[in-house]
Amino acid sequence: MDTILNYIGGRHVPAASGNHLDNVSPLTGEIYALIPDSGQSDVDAAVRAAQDAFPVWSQMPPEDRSAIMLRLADLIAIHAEQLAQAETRDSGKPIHHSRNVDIPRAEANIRFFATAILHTHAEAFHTRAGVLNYTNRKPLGVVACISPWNLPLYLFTWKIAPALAAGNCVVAKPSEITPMTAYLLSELCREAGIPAGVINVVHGLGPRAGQAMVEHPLVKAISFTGGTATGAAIASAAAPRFKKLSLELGGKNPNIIFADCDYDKMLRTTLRSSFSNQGQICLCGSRILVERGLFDRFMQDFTALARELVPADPREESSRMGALVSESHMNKVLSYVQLARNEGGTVHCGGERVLLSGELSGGFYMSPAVISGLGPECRTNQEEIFGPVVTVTPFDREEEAITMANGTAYGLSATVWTRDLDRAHRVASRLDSGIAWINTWLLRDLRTPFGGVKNSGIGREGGEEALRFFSEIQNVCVDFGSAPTL
Ligand code: TXE
Repeated sequence: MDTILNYIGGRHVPAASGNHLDNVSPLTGEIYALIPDSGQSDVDAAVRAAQDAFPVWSQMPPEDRSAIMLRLADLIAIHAEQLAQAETRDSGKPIHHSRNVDIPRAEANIRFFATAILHTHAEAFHTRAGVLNYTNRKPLGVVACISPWNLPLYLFTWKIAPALAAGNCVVAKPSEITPMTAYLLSELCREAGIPAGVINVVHGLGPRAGQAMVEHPLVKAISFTGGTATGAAIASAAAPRFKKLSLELGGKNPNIIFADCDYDKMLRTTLRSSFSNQGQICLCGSRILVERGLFDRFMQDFTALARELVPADPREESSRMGALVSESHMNKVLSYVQLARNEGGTVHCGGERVLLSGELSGGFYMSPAVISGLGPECRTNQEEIFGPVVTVTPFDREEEAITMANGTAYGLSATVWTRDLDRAHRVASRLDSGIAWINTWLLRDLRTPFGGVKNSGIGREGGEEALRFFSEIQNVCVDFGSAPTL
């Protein structure tokens, strides 16, 4: 049995209470590690360590901060295989995904922000002759980063990297469902030479450890990715305390397919956008809207490809469909397939629990589901399912597709497939989404703003937006125009 520890003030320590939580591997359904069940006193110790470390870290020249962070990126690269295996065991995702997406992206996140701070600049405003305004960018102090289970190290580093690069000290909590790679990273942080207290990792439950971070008076900002209901709870705790808040929440993303698209590219990409990471990516396109003329052909080809995505041992390089993250999440996703049936939908394939053999027989596997025959307003088409379940709906006119695409409470991302250039830009500009892809999906450039509208969150991550979020901008106004008079 592995034991995960908190990382506070440069030391690995158990929860002050001595209590722990079980960590289950979705591959097997078995408990394989213990996690500290941290509470207020652990969070308080972490925040105080961060506060103590802040003067040295914030005043360190950016070149030096950058060099330390680059050492951490190098260490992630050196330990990539160990991290990938840990991620797969902890989250159930195929090792192919961990090796090619999660861990390389974690390294890239650190590298990107470590080098970004070498290229930032202040703004200056020449108000009139003799009057100049300029901006000072200051780190906030202690900030909290709370991340989810679907892309554990990827999203954990996506938050801590800009926070640290901007000169803040961090108290971070990975999801209690997937804590392992954040724990391993905390060991690498020490090896990289990040000074004690600059980054602290507290493990535990959201309503206990997470809530204590959000409410702590010394925490100046909270960057959160997770479910919309949790985002609302965090926002209501943070607002009266005047904390900066970045919320990246759920999605119910439309994938609009016009009949004139590049069919093969669209089909391959749509399979990926539907079922990558077992559909547990906030950017997955879960509502596929297809122009009527293409509908039958699409349904036939897409269902055939979905049937080929058979859950298989995630530790095998060839596996493309792993386990869902937990038993309760799997049951939630399966219950939506039943809901779709109750709402009158036709399940063309999948949507069943799959029992693998041997030691994997207790794992949380299900076959990907393709559903049609549902109206846009039903719950299946309105609520975030966050699993390998998509609905396919025909449309006749562009306007109808846009109305359906925009017809949910969410607005994270959207995809448009067409070869008509005018239509591509016209439709993208009318979509209520923070991100729109044209003829592609999940093609990321870390400099671009990332985030959602409506119930998908507030604020933007990525590039300059993230560095601004983790900074306080002070304007300095200088009047040097008039000479002193005697
Ligand atoms: O996430 P939670 P859950 C969606 C998806 C999923 C649903 C619920 O639809 O089914 O959210 O997932 C911490 N104060 N997404 O319940 O609870 C928690 O410990 C402070 C979308 O597993 O939002 C964890 O570290 N922190 C999503 C983190 O919040 C709290 C990714 C996320 O957990 C807290 C994951 C509290 N009161 C789920 N309560 C995306 N946008 O990518 C919980 N936490």
